Amino acid sequence: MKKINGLIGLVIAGLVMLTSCNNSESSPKKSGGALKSSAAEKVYVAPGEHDEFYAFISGGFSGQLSVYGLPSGRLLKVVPVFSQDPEKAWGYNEETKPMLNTSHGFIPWDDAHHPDISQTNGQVDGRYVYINANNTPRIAKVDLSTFETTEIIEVPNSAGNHSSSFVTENSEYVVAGTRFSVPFPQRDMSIKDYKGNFKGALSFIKLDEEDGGMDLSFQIMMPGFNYDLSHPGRGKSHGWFFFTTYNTEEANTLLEVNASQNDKDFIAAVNWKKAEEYIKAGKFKTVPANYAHNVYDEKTHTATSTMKKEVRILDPAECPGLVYFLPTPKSPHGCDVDPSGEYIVGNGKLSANLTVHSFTKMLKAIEDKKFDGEAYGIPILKFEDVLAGVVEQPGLGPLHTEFDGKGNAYTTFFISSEVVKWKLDTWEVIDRKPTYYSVGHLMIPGGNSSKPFGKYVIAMNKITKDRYLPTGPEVTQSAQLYDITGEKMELLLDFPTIGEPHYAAGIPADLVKPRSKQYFPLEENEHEYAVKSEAETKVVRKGNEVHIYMTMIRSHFAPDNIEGVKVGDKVYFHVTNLEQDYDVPHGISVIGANTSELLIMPGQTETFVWEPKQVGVWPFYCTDFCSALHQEMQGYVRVSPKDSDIDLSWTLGE
Ligand code: K7E
Ligand code: CUA
Repeated sequence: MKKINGLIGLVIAGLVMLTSCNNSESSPKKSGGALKSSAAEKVYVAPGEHDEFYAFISGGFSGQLSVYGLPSGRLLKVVPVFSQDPEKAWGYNEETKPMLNTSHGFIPWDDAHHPDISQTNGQVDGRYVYINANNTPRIAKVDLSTFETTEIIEVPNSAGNHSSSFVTENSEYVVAGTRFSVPFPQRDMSIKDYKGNFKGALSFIKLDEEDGGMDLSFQIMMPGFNYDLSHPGRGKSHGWFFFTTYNTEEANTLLEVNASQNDKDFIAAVNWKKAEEYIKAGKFKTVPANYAHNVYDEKTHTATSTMKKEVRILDPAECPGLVYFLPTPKSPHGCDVDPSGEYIVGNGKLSANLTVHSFTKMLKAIEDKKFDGEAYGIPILKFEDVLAGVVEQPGLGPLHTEFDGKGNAYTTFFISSEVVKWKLDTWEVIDRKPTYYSVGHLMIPGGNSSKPFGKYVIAMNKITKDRYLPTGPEVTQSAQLYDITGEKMELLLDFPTIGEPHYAAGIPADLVKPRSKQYFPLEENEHEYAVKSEAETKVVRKGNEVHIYMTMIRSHFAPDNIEGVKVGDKVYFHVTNLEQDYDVPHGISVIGANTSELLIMPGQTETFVWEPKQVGVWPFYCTDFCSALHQEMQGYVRVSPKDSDIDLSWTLGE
C-alpha cells in the first residue's frame, strides 16, 4: 500500500511539474481533497471565537501589511505602511504625510516584501513587525499594540532593498541589504563601468530596547553583487548574518543570461559582533548621506520627518574577519537559518539540489584559514569545507525554507509548484504537496526564530488561475494553509490575499492580544490642535487659513454650524474623537475635499485640509456607522465670496 501511495505521489508530482502553473487543465479539484470534512473542521473557527495565530502577510506591490487569523484565513486588518490608504487617511491626513517623506520627496507607494517580528531571546515577542520597501529603500516598524506604522527609516546607498528586513535574536538590529548595487557614492557615470565600481550596501539598523525605534548604525560596503535575501544567525551563530548573492558576475545587462554564468555564487557570512568592534575601534569612514527618518508620536498623534546627513561605512577589505564568502550553487534566492543556528540553507534557483552549509564547519574552515581565493579582499571558503549536506533533487526552482522546530525543513519550489518537507541532518525528502500555483515564500509561525510553532505552514502563491471565481484579467493571489503536525502535510484551506503576498510572519495570538490597545487616553493627547471638551472648541482665522478645533462624540460634531469661511481659504479641520470606549471610531469628510476621509480612533486627533472653491452651504458628515443616530451626525459650513465681510462664527445646538 505504501509503495502504491509513493508511486501515485510521484506521478502526481510529475504531472504538476510537467503542466506547471501555465496550464489550467491541471485541475486542482482532482488532486485536492481539501473538501474533506476533517480539513474543514480544522480551519473552522466558530462565530465569536478567536483564531489561534496572527499571520502578518506582506502585500508586495500593495505596499501594505495585511493581518489574518489562522487557521481560519479570515482577514482582520490591512495596515497601511508604504502606500496611501484612504480608508484610514494614511498618507492623506496632515499627521501621517511626513511618514512617506524620503530624500526623493513624498513617495506614496512601495513594494513591501518581508515582515519580521521582533524577538526576545530568540523567540518572537509580539511587540513590533518590521517590513521593507524595495523600490525606494525603507524599513518600517509596525507597533502591535496599535497595529499602526509608527516609524519609517530610509536606507541610503541602496536600491531595491530586498534582503530585508530581518531581526536578530534579541532585536539588536533590523538588517537590510541592497538587491541592486549602485555607484558609491552615487554619481553620473557610464553604466558599462559597473564592474568594480558599483557597490552593495548591507545596512545594520540599531533597534531601541525600549520602543523598538530605528537608527542606522553602520553600513558594510560590499562588492557590486546582488544581495537577494538574508537571515540572522541564532543560538550558536548569533552574532552572524547571512546574505545570498547572485550576479557575482557583476553583469549590467541581460542578467538572465549574464548573471547565470558562474557555477556558484556566494552566501556572505557577516560577523556583526566583529563589525561592532571595528566601529568601536574607529575603523569606519563617515560619509555624507541624505535619508529620511520619520517617526509617528503616539502622544501628539503626529509624525515628524528628519533628514539625516551622514552614515558610517565599513570596508570589508580593511576589516579582516568581518565577511566570508560561502560558495553556493546557481544564483541562490532564499537564505534560511534553522532554529539551532547550525544550518544555513541556500536555495539555488537554478540548482537541482538544495545546499546546506554548516556553521560549525564554517568556523573551523575560518580557523584553519582554508580559503579558496578571495573576491575584493573578502576570503572565499572552500565549498566542501563548509557543506553540511545536500538535499538531492527535491524539486524544481527552490526559493524559500522554513522550519517546524522538530527537525524538519519545508522548502518551496516555484517551478514545480510544491512544498517539500525534508529532514535536517539526513537530508531525506519526507513529503511533498502541490501548491496552486507557483509558490514563493512559505511561513510557519515563529519559523524564523529558535522556537517555531510547527502546527501550520502557509504557502504564498504567485498565480492562482482557476482556483477562484474569475475577476477579469487579474485574479486573486492566495495563501494555502497546510496542517504539518503529522508525518505528511495536509492541505486545509485556500484564502485570497491582498496584493502579492511575498513573505509573512506568524505568532500565537496570545503573545499579541494582551498588549492590544483599546483606545487612546484623552488626557495623554498632546496634539497641537487637540481639544478635550466641547467647551474648548473654536474656529480661528490666520490670514486665509481657517483652523477648526472640532470634536466628535456619539452622535454630533462640535461645532456643527460654521459661517464666515470664504472661497480661497485653506480650511483645516482638526478633529478630536472624545470617545473613551473600545471600537468607537468616527469619520469625517466634507464635500469637495481633495483628500480622503479621516477615521479617528477614540482619544485621537487628526487633520485634513479643505479648500472650498464654490460659494454655498456645504455639508460634512460622519463616515463610520457609529450609533443608531449615525445618520444624524452631520454639520454645515457656509462658504461666502472671497470679498465677503461675514465674520467667523460657530455654533452647536442653536
Ligand atoms: Cu518574493 Cu522574498 Cu521578495 Cu522570494 S521574494 S518569492
Ligand atoms: Cu460618528 Cu457615525
